[in-house]
Amino acid sequence: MKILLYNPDNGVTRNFMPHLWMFLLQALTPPGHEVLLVDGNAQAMDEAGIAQFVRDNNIGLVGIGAMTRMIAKAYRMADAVRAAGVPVVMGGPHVTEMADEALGRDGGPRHADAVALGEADATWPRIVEDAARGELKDVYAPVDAFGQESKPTLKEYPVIPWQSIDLKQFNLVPKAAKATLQKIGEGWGTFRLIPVESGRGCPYGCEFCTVTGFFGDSIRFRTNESVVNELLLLKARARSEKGQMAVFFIDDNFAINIKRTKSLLRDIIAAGAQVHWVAQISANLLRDEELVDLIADSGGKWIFIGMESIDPANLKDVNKGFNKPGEYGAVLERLAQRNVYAITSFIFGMDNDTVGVAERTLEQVRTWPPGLPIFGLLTPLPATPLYKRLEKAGRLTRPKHWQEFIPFAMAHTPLKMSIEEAHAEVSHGWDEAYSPAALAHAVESLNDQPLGYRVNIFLARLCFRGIYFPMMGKMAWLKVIAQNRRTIFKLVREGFKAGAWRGRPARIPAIPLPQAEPVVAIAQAAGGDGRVIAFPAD
Ligand code: B12
Ligand code: SF4
Repeated sequence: MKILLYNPDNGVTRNFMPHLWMFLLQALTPPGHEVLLVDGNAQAMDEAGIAQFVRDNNIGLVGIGAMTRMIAKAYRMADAVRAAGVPVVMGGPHVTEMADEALGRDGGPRHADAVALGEADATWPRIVEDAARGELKDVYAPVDAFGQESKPTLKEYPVIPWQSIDLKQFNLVPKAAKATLQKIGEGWGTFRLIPVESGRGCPYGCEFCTVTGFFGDSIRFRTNESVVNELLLLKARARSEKGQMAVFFIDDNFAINIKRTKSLLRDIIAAGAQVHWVAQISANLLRDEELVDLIADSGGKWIFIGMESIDPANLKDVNKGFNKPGEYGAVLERLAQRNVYAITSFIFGMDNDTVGVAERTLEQVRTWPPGLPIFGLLTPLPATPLYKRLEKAGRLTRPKHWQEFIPFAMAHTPLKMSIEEAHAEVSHGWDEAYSPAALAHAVESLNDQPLGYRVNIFLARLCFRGIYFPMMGKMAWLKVIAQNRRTIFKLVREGFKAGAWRGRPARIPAIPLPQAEPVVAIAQAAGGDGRVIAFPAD
């Protein structure tokens, strides 16, 4: 049987990174079946397109996975596939919580023939075999012989065959530049950001977050050996195609068990498996100097930190009191000392937020080492404690907000400001943090560093603008370039000075920096075809 795994586009940005679930389920598919992958963020497809695709390719089963914000598109695509006579199974965080919605048991239309609840590592092979026999059941739940929910230990993690998977749709280098860039250094013909997990679960239970409910509070880790082997496989693939590979460790809290993280990072270094990597780590775990040294030495470049708010009362409200705003600056400085920078994520519209929260947050941000601040709105995702609290209090203004997804729009009323005021705060945050003046300031704050660092921060900020500012077309890019021309001219002028690229970093050195040309390659990759980067609010 031929199977299509499809991930809908998010309708806002073109994702820079493929979704792990597709590769994982592909690797877990029993022999004798062929699995094709389509990520709507990389390969745009509409309802007619997917119906045509399943007909042209003689697909016997379509698997669709989606977060809440993509679920409306996911349902539309599922409807089109089912209308073409092909069964659909849906999985992922949204349908796990809203299975009745997907199965049409809540009075609405049915979108899926079957739903896979929770982690589907163990149920997927059964789903495939049942579908091949034409005997799909409505619901697949991961349970043990006693009917108790069971979660994979991750000790027996499947080998994802990165050496042979078709990754054409996930190359961030524009086609036109590929041939030239392949010849530069070790090669920049491809640049891919690949998701890798080293563990699952987070015990912290922040009120707005799906993770503790979905993955559970017991944390499970892969063996160091299996993670290291995966990195080696990815490096080999990049080398073989004269390209580059970076990794996003998608664990919700990569250092949740510091001892284990240190041992993994040591093993990565010992095996020569370093790649440039990004990971999510909460601020409280970054107090450990040795951990931060190992992060830098193993290739860590960007750490995503869910700061959420600079107001302790807000943090307490959402059960995230372990975040201490007073130490944010020191944590970021500790990272910057090793040339590791942070993506700092803030949520506005919390119950103690008042008008001016964005500016108050920016005042703090400006005192920190340069990074990538991101701003979102408190969103009641289904089945989270936040959703239940707001529902009980009658504060949900759009209880089924996902059925008509509107980006950057609240679905409940905050206590101390209006919804419109909260929206204006988010706009102010993005406008100010990514203004030409703020970009110039970020670059200048690294004046003691070799040019590559400044170019990197500038490019990263430019790409991040795309989460909020439309940058999909050539005109939009030209406008951004015109607005930032002073900083660009300054960097270009410096680029011609001898030794500008190769100076020693003034801070504690991490791993060698990419040289001039690769930085240009990333710029083209990020900008050339309008792809932009989006990170979650932890
Ligand atoms: C990596 C990641 C991202 C990436 C994007 C996804 C990518 N390219 O990988 C980035 C960084 C861009 C991102 C962004 C956002 N994210 Co995010 N992200 C994650 C994260 C950390 C890991 C996802 C992952 O790969 N997990 C590991 C895989 C193995 O698990 P899985 O995807 O759940 O898949 C398993 C099962 O669900 C199931 N399954 C999944 N799909 C399917 C399909 C079928 C057919 C079947 C049978 C089974 C199945 O089988 C898999 C194996 O067991 C998760 C948290 C988490 N730990 O999952 C949050 C998470 C998915 N993100 C979340 C959110 C809210 C966001 C943002 C909206 C945040 C924001 N405020 O901006 C943005 C939206 C981005 C956008 N523009 O669309 C929420 C989603 C909650 C929900 N109900 O939708 C999560 C759960 C985190 C949270 N805090 O609650 N995110
Ligand atoms: S927001 Fe981050 S720290 Fe909090 S429960 Fe979710 S994954 Fe854990």
